[in-house]
Amino acid sequence: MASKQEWAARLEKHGQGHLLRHWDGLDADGRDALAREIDCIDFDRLATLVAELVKGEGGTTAEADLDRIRPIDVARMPRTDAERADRRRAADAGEEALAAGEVGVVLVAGGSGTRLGFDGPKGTFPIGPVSSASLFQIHAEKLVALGRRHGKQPPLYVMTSHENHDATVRFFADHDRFGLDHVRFFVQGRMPAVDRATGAILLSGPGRIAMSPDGHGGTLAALAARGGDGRAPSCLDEMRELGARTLFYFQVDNPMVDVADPTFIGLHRRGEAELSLKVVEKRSPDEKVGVVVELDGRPRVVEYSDLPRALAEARDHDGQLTYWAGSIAIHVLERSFVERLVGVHLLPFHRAVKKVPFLDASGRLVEPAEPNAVKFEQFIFDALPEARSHVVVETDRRVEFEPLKNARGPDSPDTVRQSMSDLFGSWLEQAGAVVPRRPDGSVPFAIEISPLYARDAHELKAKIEPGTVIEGPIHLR
Ligand code: UD2
Repeated sequence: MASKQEWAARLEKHGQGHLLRHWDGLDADGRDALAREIDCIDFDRLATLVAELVKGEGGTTAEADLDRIRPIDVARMPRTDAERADRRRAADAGEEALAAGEVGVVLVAGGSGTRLGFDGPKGTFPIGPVSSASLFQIHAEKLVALGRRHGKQPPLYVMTSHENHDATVRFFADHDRFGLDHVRFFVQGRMPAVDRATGAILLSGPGRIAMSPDGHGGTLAALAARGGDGRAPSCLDEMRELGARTLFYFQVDNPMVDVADPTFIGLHRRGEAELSLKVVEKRSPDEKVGVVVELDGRPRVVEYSDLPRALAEARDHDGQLTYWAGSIAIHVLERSFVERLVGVHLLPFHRAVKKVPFLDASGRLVEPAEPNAVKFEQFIFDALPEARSHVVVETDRRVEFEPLKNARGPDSPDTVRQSMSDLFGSWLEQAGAVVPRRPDGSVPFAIEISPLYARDAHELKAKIEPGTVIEGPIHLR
C-alpha cells in the first residue's frame, strides 16, 4: 500500500488533503479501508463536477436549452375497438418473447428512501393492504405468476447499494426467494458527497468518506461490472448467456407495476426501440414526475426539479397541460443498447443538495440542520437521447402507478394501500362481483389479491362466482 506521503501528494493536487486529517489515529485496517475508498474516486472527474455543479449554477452537466422543447409523440391509451385489438396483438408479441425466455427483469432498489423514514431497504416495507406483504414479495410473486403462465420465469436482477445490499440479500434468503427461480443482486456504484460551499469531500468518520449511491443511472455500469470480486460474469454476460435480450426495468417503490407487461414489451419490439418509457397524464403541473419531451428532434426526460414553472404550467388551447407525459420510471431496454453505451457514453451527473452528517476539522460529528452537501447522481433516462429509436406508451395511473415515497400525505402507505384496494376492487367488479364504493369511487375497506391467485382481472374472472358480494376486507391468495 502507498505511504501517507504518497496519498497526501495525490490528494493535495486535488485540494482534498483533509481526507487524511485523522490518518495518524487509525489502525492498519482503518488506513487500509480509507486508502481503498480514496482509490475508488476519480478525482479529475470529481473536479469537473465540482466546478460545474457545485461552484457553477448548472442543474446538470448537460444542461439543455429548455426553450426548444416540444411535446413528444405518445402511443395514447386505446379508445376504439381497433386500437384495443392492436394492443392485443402487441401483447401477443410480448407473450411470445416471454415464453421464449427472451426477457430479463431489472428492479432498482438502491435508493436510501429517506423521505419514507423507514429503517431498512424500501423493498422490505410491508405494503400489502391486508397481508402486509413487502414490496419485494409483491414484485417477486408477479414474476413467479408470469413464469406459471408462460412456462418460463424471467430472471430477476435486483440493484442494491452498499448500504442496503446485505439486508436485501438476507431478506430474500429468509423468504426462500419468494419462489423465484433466478434472482441475482448487484451493487451500484458510489460517489463522494462534497461540501456545498467549497467542494471538499466530506468525511463521515475518521477513516470513512461520506459516500452515496450514484443514482439509478448507475444501473448501466453496474450491470456491466463483473460480480463476485471480479471472478463472476457480469449481469449482462449472464443475460446474454440466458438469451435475455429485452429488459424490463422498474423501481422498487411502485407495487402496482405490471412487471414484464407483455403489451409494453410488444410495442417496444414492434417499434424496434432501444429504450421505451411508460407515461401517465400528469395530475397537476407540480406532480413530482419527470416529463418526456422532444428537444431538437431527440427524445428526452426533463426531471421535475429542472422543468421551469412556466413550461410545467403551459396549457394547450383545450386546457390540457402541454407537457403532460409524466414518466413513471417503467422502461424496456434492449440489452444490446446497454452494451453499446457502457464504457463509451458517460451519463451526465445531476446535483442533489442534501443534509449529510460529517466530521468537522476538530473530529466532531456534525448533524447539519440545513442541507450542507451536494451528492452526484446519474439518471437512467438520460440514456434516452442515445437510443436509435424509442417508444413512449401511455398507461392508466389507476392501474399501474402509486409509488411509496413519503411517510404520510401523497405517495404514502395510506394512498398506496387505498390505490391497491381500489384496483383489486375493480378487478372483482370486472369478474362480476359486487363491491361497495364510497361517493368518491374508492372502496371502503382493504382488498388484496395475491399475484399467485390472479395476475389480472382476466385471470380473476375464472375464479369468482358472478354476483358474489364483497362485504368487508378480503385477501385472495
Ligand atoms: C423518480 C423519477 C421521477 C418519476 C418518479 C416516479 C428520477 C430522478 N425521478 O422520482 O421522474 O419517474 O420516480 O416514481 O428518477 N434508486 C436507486 N439508486 C439510486 C437512486 C435511486 O436504485 O442511487 C432507485 C430507488 O430505490 C427507487 C428509484 O430509483 O426505486 C427512484 O428513486 P427516487 O425515489 O429518488 O426518485 P424520485 O421519487 O425522485
